[in-house]
Amino acid sequence: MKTIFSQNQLKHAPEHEISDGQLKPAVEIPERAEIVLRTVQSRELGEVVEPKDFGERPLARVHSPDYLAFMESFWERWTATGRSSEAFPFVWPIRSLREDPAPDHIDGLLGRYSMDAGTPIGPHTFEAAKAAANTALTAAEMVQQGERAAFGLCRPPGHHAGHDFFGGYCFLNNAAISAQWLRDHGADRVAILDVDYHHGNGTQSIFYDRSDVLFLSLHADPKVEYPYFLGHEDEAGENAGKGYTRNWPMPLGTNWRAYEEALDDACRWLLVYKPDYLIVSLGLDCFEKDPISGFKFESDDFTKLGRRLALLGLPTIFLMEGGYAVDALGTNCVNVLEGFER
Ligand code: SP5
Ligand code: ZN
Repeated sequence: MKTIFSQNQLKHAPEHEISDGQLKPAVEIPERAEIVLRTVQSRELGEVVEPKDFGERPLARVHSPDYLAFMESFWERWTATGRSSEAFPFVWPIRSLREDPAPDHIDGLLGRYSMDAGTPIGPHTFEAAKAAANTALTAAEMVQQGERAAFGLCRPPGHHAGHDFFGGYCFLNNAAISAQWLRDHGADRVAILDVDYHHGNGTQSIFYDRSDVLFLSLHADPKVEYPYFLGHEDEAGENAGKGYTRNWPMPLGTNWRAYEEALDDACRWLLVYKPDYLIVSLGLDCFEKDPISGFKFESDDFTKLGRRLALLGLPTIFLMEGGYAVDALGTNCVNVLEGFER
């Protein structure tokens, strides 16, 4: 299958993140994409092509105008205050505080439009995020035009980003943007299967009240893992979306054997739903050696994952999400894609 990638996606290069209450070296780094790209090439998965530019329209179908304007103007406003290091939010409008009226100050806006302090914004962050969204859209368009599958080598990732917030290393929700684009270009039903180790809170919230995009997520139990505040088993959609969101939270230490049962369950929902397209939010962070995660996948298990997904027989768009064991990331990612094609 073809891979879509742009060098512009490397321009987001965070130095630090605040996670687990501490300032740490960033883990969502450009090297992640570089090693996946090298492995795609060395294992001859298929041609690597540049994304097309789809402009702002498909982004605005998912994200709010004020959020996009905030992201677009952020760096200029941030540096106008005399700061030039990457930016972290530090105060949020939680219970008893007001979201509206929106603050004028950029530090207030940072809190209003973010969910965590783990996702710094740098000078080229939004350019990279837009390139990743175009990568996802190009993959979706390829499959819409008849390819059996395509791989969007997205970075930064997308599944934690919501309608009007960034977080979890994500700024634009690549999977949601592609799903909406497919809906706007002839598809009746699109399914998103999220196999990232972390719950895809952004994607879930974007489609929670809709039946035209099915959202299924397999992930570490949010009671003990990031994002902590969404992804419980009882979240199943609301209003017209009731029954069109499903969650499989699993305990820390989950291995392929236990995971496969949940995956089979999710696959049954996919077959009932009969989507025109399947989008896989492809996190590789279930790996046993992932530095921030707690599942126990071995590299071979990713091949099994790909093979299982191929059995669905659906036109499939793979979009990379997380995965932080950089040395093994290329192998694990291409294992899924090769497993799918075998
Ligand atoms: C796309 C994606 O995978 N985003 C993940 C963002 C997670 N950021 C917070 C990480 C907190 C890690 N805590 C691990 C504690 C066990 N040592
Ligand atoms: Zn993740």
